[in-house]
Amino acid sequence: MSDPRLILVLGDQLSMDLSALREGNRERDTIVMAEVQAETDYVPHHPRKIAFLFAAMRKHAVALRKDGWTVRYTPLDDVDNTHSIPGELLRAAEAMGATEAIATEPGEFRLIAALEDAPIPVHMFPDDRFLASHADFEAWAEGRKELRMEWFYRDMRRKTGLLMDGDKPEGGKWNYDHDNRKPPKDGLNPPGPLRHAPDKITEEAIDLVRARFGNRYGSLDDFWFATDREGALASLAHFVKHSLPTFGDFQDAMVKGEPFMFHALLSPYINAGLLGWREVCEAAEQAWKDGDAPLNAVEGFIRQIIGWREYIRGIYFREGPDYTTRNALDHSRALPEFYWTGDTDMACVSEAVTTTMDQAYAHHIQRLMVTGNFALLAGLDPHQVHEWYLVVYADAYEWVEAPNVIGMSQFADGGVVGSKPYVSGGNYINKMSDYCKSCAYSVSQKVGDGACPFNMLYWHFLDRHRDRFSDNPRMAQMYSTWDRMDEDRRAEVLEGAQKVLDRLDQGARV
Ligand code: FAD
Ligand code: DLZ
Ligand code: SF4
Repeated sequence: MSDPRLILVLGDQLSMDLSALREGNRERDTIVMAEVQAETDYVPHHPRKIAFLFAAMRKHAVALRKDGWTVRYTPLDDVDNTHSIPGELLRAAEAMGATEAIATEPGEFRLIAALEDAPIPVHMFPDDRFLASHADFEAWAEGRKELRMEWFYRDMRRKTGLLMDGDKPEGGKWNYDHDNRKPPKDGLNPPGPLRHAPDKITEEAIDLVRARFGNRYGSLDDFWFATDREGALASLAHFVKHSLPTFGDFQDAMVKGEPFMFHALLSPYINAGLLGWREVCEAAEQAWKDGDAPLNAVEGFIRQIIGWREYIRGIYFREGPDYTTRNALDHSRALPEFYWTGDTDMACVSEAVTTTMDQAYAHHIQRLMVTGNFALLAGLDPHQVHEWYLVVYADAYEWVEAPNVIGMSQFADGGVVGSKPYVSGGNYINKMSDYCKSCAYSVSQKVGDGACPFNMLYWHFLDRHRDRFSDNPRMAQMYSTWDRMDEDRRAEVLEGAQKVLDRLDQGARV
């Protein structure tokens, strides 16, 4: 028999069908899995995310052993733990007499570089749990002036055959988004995600994380995530049955006290590898075929997975390791403390941040149009904003978080992801939520003390970035509204915005 080898399985590689496993051999190789501080602490991840991953890693190790593999698993509190992935590879290599390792390419440049520099050679294989390989995305992007998701998405529909009728999209249209922007209405009763009672392994992971990271930002109480494939599959079935039919209609709606609305709550499971893109999309497509969910909902959901998710990953690997340091708008304001506490008079921000602290989750529109929008309008340092998003969400890994934050939300990449910045005043939030009703600020007030900060900061943003955006045809109407405003009124708005910014700089309550 040839020399023993190691197979690295990372915390977000919890899939039985993994390229590294396909390259391996049950008789010859040992799988290495490790809970290490280098991963828990490169940013101080939300304890809920760490508990989820540790529980899921531990249960995946059990599943791998049942599948005939030898697994060497290092828990966080192992006294010999070197607390880094390369360190654990080296320790395993010495113990097993292995001289090389096999890995599936990690989803972050930091860890790819660490494996390239590891003390034993690590052969990396592509992560083919995605629909588009790096080469596929490059081939699509090659020669295009603008990398718009919609065109990429149509190619992915053609490639997968999902919601296709021959070479035409089902229903005659590629995108049903105009049906998907309904404001909330009274009497909505979202079912919420499937809640899983923690089993023994999950309880142990929670106890360990509470002891080690309990003082960190974020709550571990009432932990309900699935932590294995069976649970994740049950969550998928629950979503398809109970929320998918309404997912499209209220995809952008926000309601106080309803953190989940009709969203899937599947991203932690998909990103960790417990679910695959195809089975998730096929389950949704089947619901449409069976007449259980409308086309606008199913198309919208499938677009998020084979469109946005794949496109975002393509951007991360195409743009390269410096992406997270981009700052096209030259924003430098420090992230306000209320991003960590929720302690602000802005009801919308408070709700989004509190949900995030409690659940390690907020839905897309909260991330984009509340916390993201405020950060962009207020000119927060995009790198600090990026780190915040990477810390706080259970689904956050750099490959998916960074293009959403640096690109889509903060326009810090100068327009690679978005053709215009996602900014809005309070009106949008008022239309799509019930937050403003209980806010200390007045959304209808445009200037002065008590006026919604989003209203004033919106114009301040447009005014200070006039040189960059005034020629953008998609923003022409905004600038013409601003220009039509009375000069005194404009001065008052800018002064009001400046007061808000000064309060942020002073650490005063906003
Ligand atoms: P649903 O709204 O039910 O959507 C279904 C699925 O589509 C999700 O599970 C997810 O897998 C996929 N999806 C939807 N939109 C996106 C997108 N823009 N990028 C990638 N996948 C998408 N998503 C992450 O997975 N990790 C992140 O760290 C992350 N950070 C974000 C930061 C910002 C500023 C913004 C605006 C979005 C971010 N997203 C991120 C995308 C999106 O908000 C989440 O995927 C979604 O909220 C996850 O919840 P859900 O499963 O209930 O999603
Ligand atoms: C996010 C994370 C955390 C918190 N902890 C671990 C860990 O202890 N061991 C591990 O193998 N992976 C962990 N991860 C996931 C990695 O950070 C992830 O693989 C990289 O960020 C690449 O996406
Ligand atoms: Fe948010 Fe402004 Fe509405 Fe308050 S009034 S909830 S700050 S949008």
